[in-house]
Amino acid sequence: MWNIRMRASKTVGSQKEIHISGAEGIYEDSEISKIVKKYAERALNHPRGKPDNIVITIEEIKQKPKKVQLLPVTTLRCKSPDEAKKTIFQTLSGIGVPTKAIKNSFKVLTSQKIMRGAALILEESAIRMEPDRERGVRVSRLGIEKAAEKALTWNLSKMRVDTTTVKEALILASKVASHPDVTAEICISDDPDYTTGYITSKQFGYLRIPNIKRHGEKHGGRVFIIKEDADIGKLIKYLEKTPVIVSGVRF
Ligand code: WAQ
Ligand code: MG
Repeated sequence: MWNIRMRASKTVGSQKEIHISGAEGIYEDSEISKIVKKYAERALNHPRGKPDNIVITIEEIKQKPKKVQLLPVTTLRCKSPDEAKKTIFQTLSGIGVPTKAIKNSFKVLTSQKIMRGAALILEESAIRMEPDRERGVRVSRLGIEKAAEKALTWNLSKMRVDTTTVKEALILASKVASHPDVTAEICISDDPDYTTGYITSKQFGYLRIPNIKRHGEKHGGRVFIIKEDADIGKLIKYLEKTPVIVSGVRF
């Protein structure tokens, strides 16, 4: 199996590099050229603009990918960011996450400093643990089996949310939630026009939250709320390096 990753960026001014698009998956030998073409086209046709640098990495996976189940998806009714915040506090409190950890998560998610990866917040002390606060922890080496992807497409179509954005977020969230030290995740897109966010946990699955931010707002991010006694090094290694493939789809 192969992990194929794409990132596209553009240089503005004399040196500032801005992110345009990214994607990744786990594939068989026979799919490589098709996927490379798909990723190149995706990079070149992104609404954020034309990249001047596209990096596609094709890396053989030596370790057999760990199989995890996809989180079940639910879309909540929510009309405003205030309502979203209330729902998130209620839902996470309901599974025992202390208020302080949720408050600190919101600080990260509403900050104007966009990170490339996620923040790690300890659930009891609410302390941030990611070694690089500007970058955060980047979840990588993840994909979905073909049969599971078909089932997922079908199910998301029925819910009228079959988009690459939802699929990729769900695959990422399923990898994250599969680690025993992860209690919950909160995500807000940094795309100013994408106003649906989500929260996850092993207990309630993937809850989509419309209007988590207003159109045009540029903040966004991801926070993983983790067990107080989590082994941070091992957790980061799992999130960044361990190949994980989603195989089961429950709806
Ligand atoms: N690993 C960790 N964090 C990441 C990664 C990654 N691979 N990619 C992005 N992030 C962080 C980073 O801080 C971004 O600013 C933030 O997440 C948001 O990234 O069901 O599109 O790519 O409709 O803007 C949610 C879909 C879409 C909800 C989320 O996130 C739904 C999305 P974005
Ligand atoms: Mg995005």
